[in-house]
Amino acid sequence: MNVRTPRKTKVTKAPDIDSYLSPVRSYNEWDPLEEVIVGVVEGAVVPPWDLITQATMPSHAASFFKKYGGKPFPKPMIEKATEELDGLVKLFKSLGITVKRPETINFEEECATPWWKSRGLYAAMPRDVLIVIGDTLIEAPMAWRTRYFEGYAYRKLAHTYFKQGARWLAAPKPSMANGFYDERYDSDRPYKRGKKQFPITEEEIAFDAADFVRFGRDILVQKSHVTNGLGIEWVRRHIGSEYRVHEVEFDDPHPMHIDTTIVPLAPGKILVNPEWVHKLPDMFKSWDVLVAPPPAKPFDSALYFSSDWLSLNMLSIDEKRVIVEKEEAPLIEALKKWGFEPIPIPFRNFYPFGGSVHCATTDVRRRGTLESYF
Ligand code: ABU
Repeated sequence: MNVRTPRKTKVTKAPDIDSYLSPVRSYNEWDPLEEVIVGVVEGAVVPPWDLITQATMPSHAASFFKKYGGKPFPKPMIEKATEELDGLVKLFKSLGITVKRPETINFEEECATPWWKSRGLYAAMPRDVLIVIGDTLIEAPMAWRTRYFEGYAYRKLAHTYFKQGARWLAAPKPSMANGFYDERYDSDRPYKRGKKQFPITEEEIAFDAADFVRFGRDILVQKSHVTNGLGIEWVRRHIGSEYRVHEVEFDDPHPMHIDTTIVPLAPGKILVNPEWVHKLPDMFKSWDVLVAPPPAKPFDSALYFSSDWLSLNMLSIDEKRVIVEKEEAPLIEALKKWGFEPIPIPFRNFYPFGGSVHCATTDVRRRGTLESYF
């Protein structure tokens, strides 16, 4: 009998992730900012009056969405908002912060899944789509049909970060078929027997990244019009035991993104929205709670994409400096009084797209380490 000597198998060792210095690294909202993604509004399309728009917008908004839904945003709106985004990019660069931009994809193109057809929305709000937890970039599954393919605007960047050593997770997308939405949801009756109601069901995983807020090892998240319990559980299981994910609920009757509700500014300092935050979780009992003044003045929110509290949607450069919209004078004064250094910039023409500086950015890298602040 011939006994053949087994050939030696060549084993290619997988690269050791720890041997890289990942370009993606951020643990909280206040460590010194080194790299950021800034959204773009070119190509933005008004959403149609579909199941989720009906569920999340007030009923008197119907005529607006029926008229403009599926059409590009008016050119002057795009131009003014683009000018403000360009100003933000210039500011970051002057502070030595690296800026990356998403690709614009054709959001006017109707796309189809086996269950529905829809046009896209925009790549204006990286905060909604991407969150960095440690050295991992997480792409949210989203919950609006118009946003189903939005993650692709960031895929080129994500591939680059991945090749440079970042971890990258894309959450499973819900089908967004009719059964995913709760047709009984009535936006005029957001509570039933004292319990907050949501237009998405618990049938499939869903979340937007902007419903999470990072405090080192502790991450707070709310259920919202776009984030459900399964979505929260998916993040909890995937980021691992180094982190503690706390589900919180505040008094915003129509929650969609937590970044105008609580705003951590530094270790031990949190800014809160007085309309929706009447009690903070006990974990904050030794923290300074800074109660935000009301927004300076109402803006033209004809799109109903956001609340009136975009004043709080600001971005920290570090524990002292924070970028704020320049007309938010009461907030700017309050921040100075509390010992911060606000950097005012014009950003009001970006508001109608549904966010301010926090929404328009995702912090990719902040200089710091994983800490426990509680
Ligand atoms: N996307 C941030 C807006 C949250 C709010 O409507 O207040």
